[in-house]
Amino acid sequence: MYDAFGAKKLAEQRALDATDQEIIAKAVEDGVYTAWDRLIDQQPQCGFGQLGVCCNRCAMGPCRIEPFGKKPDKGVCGANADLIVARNLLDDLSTGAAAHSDHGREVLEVLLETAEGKSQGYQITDEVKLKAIAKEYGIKTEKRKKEEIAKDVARILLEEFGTLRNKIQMAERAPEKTKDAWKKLGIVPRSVDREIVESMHRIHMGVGADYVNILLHAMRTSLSDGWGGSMMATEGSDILFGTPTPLRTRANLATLKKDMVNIVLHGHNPILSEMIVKAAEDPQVKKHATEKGAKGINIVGMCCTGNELLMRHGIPIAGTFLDQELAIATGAVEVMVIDYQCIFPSIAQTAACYHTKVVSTSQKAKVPGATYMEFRPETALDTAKEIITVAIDNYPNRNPGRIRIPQKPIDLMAGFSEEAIRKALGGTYKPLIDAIVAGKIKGAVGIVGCNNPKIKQDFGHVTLAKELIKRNILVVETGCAAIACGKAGLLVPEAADLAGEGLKSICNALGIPPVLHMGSCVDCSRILMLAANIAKELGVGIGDLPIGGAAPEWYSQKAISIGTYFVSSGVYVVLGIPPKIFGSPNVTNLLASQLTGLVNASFAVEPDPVKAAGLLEAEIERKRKALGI
Ligand code: BF8
Repeated sequence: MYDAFGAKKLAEQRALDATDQEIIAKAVEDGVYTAWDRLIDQQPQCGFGQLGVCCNRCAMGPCRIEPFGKKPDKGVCGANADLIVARNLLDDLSTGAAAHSDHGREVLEVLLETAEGKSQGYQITDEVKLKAIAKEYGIKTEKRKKEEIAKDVARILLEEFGTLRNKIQMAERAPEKTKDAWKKLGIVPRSVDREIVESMHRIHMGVGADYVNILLHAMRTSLSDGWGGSMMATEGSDILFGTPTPLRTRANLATLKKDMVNIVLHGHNPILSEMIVKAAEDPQVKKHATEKGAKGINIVGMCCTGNELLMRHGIPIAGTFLDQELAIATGAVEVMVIDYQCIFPSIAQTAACYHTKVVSTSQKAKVPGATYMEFRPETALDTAKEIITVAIDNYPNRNPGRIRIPQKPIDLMAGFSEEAIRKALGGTYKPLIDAIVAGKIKGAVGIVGCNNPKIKQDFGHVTLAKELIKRNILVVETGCAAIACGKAGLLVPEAADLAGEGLKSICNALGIPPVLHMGSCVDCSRILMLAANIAKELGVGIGDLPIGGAAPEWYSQKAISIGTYFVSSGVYVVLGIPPKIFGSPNVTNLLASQLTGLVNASFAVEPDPVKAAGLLEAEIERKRKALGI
C-alpha cells in the first residue's frame, strides 16, 4: 500500500502528463490494479520469449533455443533459432495486418449496405473521394447517383481482399521505383486475405524452413496491410464520414465533465463511434439526460476510434492506450463503449471498482463482465441510442466521494489528412519540396504507435517529437503517438516556437503546428500517400526521400505490420521497444542492415528518444546527400 506521497512518486515514474499522474495516484490510492501493476507482477519476464526463441507452434513442443551457442540449438522438429524467430515474427505481423484489414473490410461492408439503402443512420459524405476512387478503378461516374457508384466502389474494394487478379489495385498508388523494388524482391502484395492466410500456412510446422524466405513474405503481408487493408479502411471511412480537414479540439482526462453524462468511446472502427456521436444529438436522448440530473452528454474518444472522431468532428480525446483504466479511475465515466483492438481484457474488472459500465458491441470482441449490445449496421442508430440510454441511467449511480477529474484540458489542432496538407500548401507539394531543398526543413519523420507500460507513458513520443522539430524535421503522427503529443501541447501552431528557425518560419507562414496529427493507426496509410505523392512529384521512389519513421512506445502486433510496411516502402524505422528477434543474429542482421541494399531502408532499435532523433537525422542527411541537396 502507498500513502498519498508514495502514490504521487509512483505516478511521476509511470507517466509524463500531469493529468495522467493525478489519476494514476488516485488509482493507486483507490487500490485499483492497472497495467503498470500487472507488469510488475510479471517480472522477471521470460528471457527466451523476449529473444523470440520460444516455439509453441506444435504438440512436440513447447521448445526453446539456448541463445549462447549451447544445446538445445534446435527444436524437436529441427527448427533453429533463425527459423523460430522468423516464424514468430511473421505470426505477430500477420495478426496485426489481419486486425487492420478486418476493420477495413467492415467499413466497406457498411459502405455497401449504405449504398443499398440497408443501413441505418449512415450516409455517403465525401462524393469527391468516392468519384476519385471510382475513376481509379475504372468505374463509370457520369450520370449515376452516388449510391450506384458507391455500390460498385464498395464491391470492387471488398474484392481486393481475395482478388484473383494477383495484385492489389490500391498498391498501384506507390511510385514506380518503389514498386520496381517490390517486383525484384517478389513481394508485390497479391490480395489481403491471401497474404495473411499464406502466412499462417508458411509458419505451420514443416512448411517454411528458410528464414529469409519467411521474412520476405512478412514484407509482402505488411504491404497488403499498408497499401491494402488499412488504406481501404481510411478511404472507406472518408467516403462515409468525410475526409478530415484542420480543426481545433482538446485532449487529456480533463475532457471528462463533472456535471455531464460521460461516455468514453474506445476501440478502433468509426462505424460504431460515429453513430454514438450522432445519437447523442437526438433531442429525446438529451432530454433524458437532463431528467436524470445531468447538464448534458459528454462524449470523448480514446485510442484510435477517438482519433477518428477527433479528426473529423473535433470530438475531444481523453487519452491513449494507457489511459483506458485511468479514465475509469476518475470515477466519472458512466459507460465505456468498446468495439475491438487495444482493449484490456480485464477492463470490466477495472470498471467494477467504480460505477462504470463497459458496453461491448462486436461479436468478435466479447469481454467478460461487460454488457453486450450487438452493433449491426441495419439497426446502428437505434442501438447507439440504447447504449447512450444505459449511460444516462447510470449517471445517478455515481459515487461523488470517488470522483476526481483533472482540471486542465489541452488545446490541439488535428485533421491533417493528406488532402488537407496538400490543400494547405496550395494544391501541390512544391512549397514543401522547395523548403526541403533549401534546407529550411531537413526532412520529415512519422512518429506512430502505442504506449507500453515498459516506458514512462508518452515520454518516448514527446521527447522524440521535440528533439526532431528542434532539428528542423517536420513530424507527422498517428495513433497514440499523436494523442501523446496533443496532451503535451505540441499540436498547436504556437508549438512552432519549440522548432528550429527554418521549420518555425514555415509553420508560422502556414499557421500549422510543427507536429501534424494525421489520424488513427489505419491512417498510417495517409502517411504512405503523403510520401508517395511527394516522391511522384519529384520522380523518385519513397526510399529516396529524406524521411523516417519511429514507434518509440509500441506494443501491438499492428505496430509490427506498420513498421514493416514502412521499411518495405523505403522508410527507415526506429523502434523504442526491442522486437523479439535478438535470439537470431541472422534475422537481426537482415532487418537492421541487409534490407538497406534491397529497399534503401531498415529497422533500428533505440530506446533513448534523443539518440533515436540522432539516428533519424543521420538517415535524413544520408538521403539528402544522395539526392544532391
Ligand atoms: O491502433 S497506437 S495502442 S490505439 S495499436 Fe492501439 Fe497502438 Fe494506440 Fe490504435 Ni494503434
